[in-house]
Amino acid sequence: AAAADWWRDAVVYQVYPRSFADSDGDGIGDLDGVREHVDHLVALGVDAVWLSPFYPSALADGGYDIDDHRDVAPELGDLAAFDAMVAALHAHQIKVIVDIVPNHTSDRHRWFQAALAAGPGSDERDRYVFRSGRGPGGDQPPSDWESDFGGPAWTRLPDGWWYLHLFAPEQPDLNWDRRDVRDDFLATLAFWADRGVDGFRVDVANLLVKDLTEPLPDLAALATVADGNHAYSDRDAVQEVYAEWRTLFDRYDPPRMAVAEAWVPAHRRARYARPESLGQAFNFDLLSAPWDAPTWRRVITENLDLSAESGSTSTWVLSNHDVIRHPTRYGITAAAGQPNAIGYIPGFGVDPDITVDEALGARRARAATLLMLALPGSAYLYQGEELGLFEVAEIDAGQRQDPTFFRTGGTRLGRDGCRVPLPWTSEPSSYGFSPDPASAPPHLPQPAWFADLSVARENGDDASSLTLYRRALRLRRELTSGEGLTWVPSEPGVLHVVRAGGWHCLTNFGPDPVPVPPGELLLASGPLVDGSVPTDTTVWVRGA
Ligand code: TEU
Repeated sequence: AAAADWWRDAVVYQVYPRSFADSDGDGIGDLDGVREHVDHLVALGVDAVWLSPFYPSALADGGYDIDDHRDVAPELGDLAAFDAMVAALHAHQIKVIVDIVPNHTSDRHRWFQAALAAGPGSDERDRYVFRSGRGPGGDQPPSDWESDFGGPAWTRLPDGWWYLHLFAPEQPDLNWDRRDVRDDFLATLAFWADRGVDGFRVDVANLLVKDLTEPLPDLAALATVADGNHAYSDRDAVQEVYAEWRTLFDRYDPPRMAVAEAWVPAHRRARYARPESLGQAFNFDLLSAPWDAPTWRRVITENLDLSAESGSTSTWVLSNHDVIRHPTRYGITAAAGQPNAIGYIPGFGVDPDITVDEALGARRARAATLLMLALPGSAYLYQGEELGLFEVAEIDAGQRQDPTFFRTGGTRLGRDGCRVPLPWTSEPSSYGFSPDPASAPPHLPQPAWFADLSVARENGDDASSLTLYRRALRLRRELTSGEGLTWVPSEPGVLHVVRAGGWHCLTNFGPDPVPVPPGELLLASGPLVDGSVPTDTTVWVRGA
């Protein structure tokens, strides 16, 4: 690919900085920790790193509540540490993507503090969304909208006014009709682009622009509006914001890339992926796809068609910092009495009533990984998936951090189970996450089984998940040519695709073994049985 097009088929590795590696022993991962582990990323063979927020934050939402978009949280480092990390990654041709959170600020942000101080009707308050309440005394929220984390999307201030927060109360929504809000984010993007950042992941890209004309519609009315006319999600007008961003990105050489996080229906996703918009959008369809051939085939076909229409490439995601890790998802055997049901709901954590067959989950996760990595487009990996980590269920209520847990009274376990600090070694003090045994304990507790899934343990083990990922990424680099894919007719329960140059990928979702396609066997997600591909297994073959 041309230098400007690096993202079209990139493998991007998501770092959740607080949980990647702790360089200074405070139990919190930091930017120096990333810099000190660049060798891991090089050995893995990724093209880019996406860092979840590392900005100053009170951590009401894992760092997605930002006090200052142009600085580094002191416990994670400083701007000099950021520059050193970027230089270390760039020295190995690994690109850097940072997370931009434009829908809301934290309630500690100077703008929200100024809005509180300035009072009702002020220009400062107009940067956010303040309304008076309904009912006698205005003691009912202005609308029945709900926060994504549970509870009302409105919080009342002591002065009687309510403000909007589609997420936690500590994350007030900005008013994107304001020119100063738009300009401030353009300055933030330029700030990071000038520091050499290669791209941006745009948090809830669909939510920024709102129609807050009175009276505010209730939820039932919102469910029936036509595409592009919802009061606060995926309005057509949000694209005007991204057109301005694109103009800024294209002033750089090479142009900066961006990927939209937009939980919108597949047919609306292309709007964010067009070259005049952000250019790429996450496809989250595999997060809710059950492990079966027809669903995977439909998701793959639909997304390849949609990305071709938009001029972008598809993206593929099996895990991120918001969802149950996929080896656990694929191991759920008894949800609602349905064998193989995925039982996945974003952010719900592991339901204590479901059974997880870890061997089954690990096997399917490996098969899913090889299938995903054989598809045209770009793959987003989440830290720890290369180790085959499962969701961590062993976290006491008192140690949990995620607002989804607290705001739902514990009915949703939340996302802490996929954010536990990584095991680098098998030393139980912190599994190598922090520098020495005297370090503060990791900010989320690590389970004893991390010893078996550490980088040190898996390194050099022929059968480990880490070895599989390394081999797959190296081969993918060698084999990828073009963005086309052809389906090879196969029996039900089997998906067989071939890429340009004769790169075959076959996944057996069915119960009975099937023959390996003719040619040179390059890689298998698990052992073959009598020379055939057994259930829940993927093979890569260079066609004869
Ligand atoms: O997530 C947006 C999003 O839609 C998620 O809220 C998802 O539905 C949720 O995780 C399930 O509970 C982004 C970030 O990825 C997430 O970490 C943030 O909490 C959220 O935005 C708010 O900034």
